[in-house]
Amino acid sequence: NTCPEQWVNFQQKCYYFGKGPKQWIQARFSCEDLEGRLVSIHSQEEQDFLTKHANKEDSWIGLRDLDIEGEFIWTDGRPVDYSNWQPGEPNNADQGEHCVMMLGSGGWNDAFCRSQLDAWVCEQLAACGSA
Ligand code: 2F8
Ligand code: CA
Repeated sequence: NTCPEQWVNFQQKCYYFGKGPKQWIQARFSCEDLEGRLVSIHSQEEQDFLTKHANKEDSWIGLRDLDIEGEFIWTDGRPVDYSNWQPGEPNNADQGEHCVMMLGSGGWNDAFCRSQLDAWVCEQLAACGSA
């Protein structure tokens, strides 16, 4: 599997660890500009890889419950078949938290979509073949 420069390969996907303050939607657009999408997480192995590489930064991931409160959906449409909520989360604090961040600890927290986070994680499928 091969990844573009500045992307990191793990299993079948490539990951980009974006830096610089962004709201959730801006992070989503940034991933799309890079021909990727906000990350979706499907196993403990993938979570452990991300926790390590996020380097203790709170990072936006591709999960939100915008349409129906409490019904979390990955923006890439894949099933919610794994979760890693921080204990006590999601708590929809002030009835206004609909976008999910991975905390520095790796645990997930629902947060205000308009919060500016300094980090965000994109993914794309790794190219098959040699190199
Ligand atoms: O204690 C968990 C709680 O911490 C903050 O609220 C005080 C977070 N709020 C923001 O990041 C805006 C909550 O999302 C979190 O649940
Ligand atoms: Ca919360």
